[in-house]
Amino acid sequence: MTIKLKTFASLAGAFALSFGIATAAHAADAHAISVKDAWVRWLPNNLPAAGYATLVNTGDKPVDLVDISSDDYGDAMLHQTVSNGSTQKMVMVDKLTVPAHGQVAIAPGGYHVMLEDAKHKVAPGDTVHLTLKFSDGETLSAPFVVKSPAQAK
Ligand SMILES: [Cu+2]
Repeated sequence: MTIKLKTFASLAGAFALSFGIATAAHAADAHAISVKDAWVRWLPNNLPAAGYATLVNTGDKPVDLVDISSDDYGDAMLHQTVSNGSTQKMVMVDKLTVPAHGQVAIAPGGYHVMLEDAKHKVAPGDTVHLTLKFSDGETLSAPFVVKSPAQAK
């Protein structure tokens, strides 16, 4: 594909044409998904932390969040808090769909990213990074601000 395009460009001999192709390729690479308001609710004594963020999709197609990992934690999993009468439990979530031209909140009371086995000391004020993998092949490394329970809203 790339070779074909290059050949075509050189045959045409037009600098403007190859510039046009480069622009089109860049547009195709543009990330549909972005991450905002990303933070971690830190807990003392190496208790599991919870990551929260809003995923925004500017693309024309829904995109699924399919995997989460982190260089800062041994384990990062997407969980959903489910109310069951008076009790609450957490269930694993395989994928989370971000609607086209929409957003989904990973927020307290709903979804959270369970973060366990911190690989180094993590404290409020730090920034950790989560790697989010999406069904369109996109991978994002997003900074999450670590907050103490008192700082968390
Ligand atoms: Cu959990």
